[in-house]
Amino acid sequence: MGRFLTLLTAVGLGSYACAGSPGPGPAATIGALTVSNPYVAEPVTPEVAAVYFSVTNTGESADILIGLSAKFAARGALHGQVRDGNTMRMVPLVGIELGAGETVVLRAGDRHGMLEDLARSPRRGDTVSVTLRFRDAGSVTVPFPVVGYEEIDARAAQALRIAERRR
Ligand SMILES: [Cu+2]
Repeated sequence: MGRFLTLLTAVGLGSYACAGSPGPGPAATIGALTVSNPYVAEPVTPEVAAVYFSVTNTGESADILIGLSAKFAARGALHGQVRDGNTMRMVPLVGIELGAGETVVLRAGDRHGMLEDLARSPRRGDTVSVTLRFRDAGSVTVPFPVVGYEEIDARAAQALRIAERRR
């Protein structure tokens, strides 16, 4: 009730389809949450794909990102990274808190989404639909462009700059 859902497809899908390198702008909104800068890294192994995006919570109360899914993946998971000696290890998270007024950036080397057990491997230039699930706001399906693995650091840096500006 009172939940509204707007896909900003005019800007989003158009630029994804043409350039294959979408802008960092809003991709979808649901309630007080705006999802921006979505991208999936082209998998280096066929089993899993990493999913990155930012969420801005413009509301008065916190929400929690509780999961993600896609038709071409058997499972979705949220991951964090912990240091394990000299290496970083991924650990499953039950949720990612989105504080009121906060922008959370999911990115390589930090918290991120994973799609596991893929029926097909997304290729760079593709756009795939990924559904994000939030505790309070509900679910929203967002178009995610697939980018080359070598692009993900630049994209993370861009997302962090934008999040910083929103502060
Ligand atoms: Cu992971």
